[in-house]
Amino acid sequence: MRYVISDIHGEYGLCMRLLEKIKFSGGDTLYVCGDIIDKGRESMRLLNFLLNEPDVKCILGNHEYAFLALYWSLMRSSPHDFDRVLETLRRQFPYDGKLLGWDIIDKLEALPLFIEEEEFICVHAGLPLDDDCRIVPPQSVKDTFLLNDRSFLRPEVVPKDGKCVCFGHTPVRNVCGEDKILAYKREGCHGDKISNYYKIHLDTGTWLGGPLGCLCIDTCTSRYVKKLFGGWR
Ligand SMILES: [Mn+2]
Repeated sequence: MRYVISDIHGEYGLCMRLLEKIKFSGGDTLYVCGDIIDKGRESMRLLNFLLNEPDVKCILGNHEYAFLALYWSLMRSSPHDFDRVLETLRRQFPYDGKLLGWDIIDKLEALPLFIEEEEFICVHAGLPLDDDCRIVPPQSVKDTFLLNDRSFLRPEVVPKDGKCVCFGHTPVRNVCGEDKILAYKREGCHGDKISNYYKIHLDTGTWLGGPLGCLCIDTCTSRYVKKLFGGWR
């Protein structure tokens, strides 16, 4: 089975419980629509896991992009002092920064800003639509749009092409007041095919206390895990 998830934000334990719940195993694929790091306490543990897992396909979110921007600026200002650069990068993650190594930085740098498959596109924030509500090819869109634009939040903004757009970036609670995965089905479409959906909004507000959810692309059903202890984290 194929699954898609977004905005895990350092919640390694929740992510593991979700993978257990869906019985994620060999032959399955997990697409991660960015914002793996920051906010939660186990950003580096989560990143190490996801980037080293062959069945996991990640794209960059604005949080990874900001981290890489810091890395690039440090390399420009002290190009020969690798120890200092790594030390500064590790300090960005007060709880588990020591787990950051150069292998992870290299893998992060190699991540794409979107993944396009036959029936769906994964992007962190959204895609521009042309005058006929067709998707503008993501390779011709500015990085900042793919990472930050919030127009996809609006229910009436739907791509009329045959592909479904999977995205996160803003908690679904900002749209409908609930922490759940919001799937927008095309009018007149029956059956559970991902291409029967205009778009899937995946950010279940995990860092705000919401559950962590993923959508199974092959059955178009959502699964969630809740935090064991309430409160902020
Ligand atoms: Mn984001």
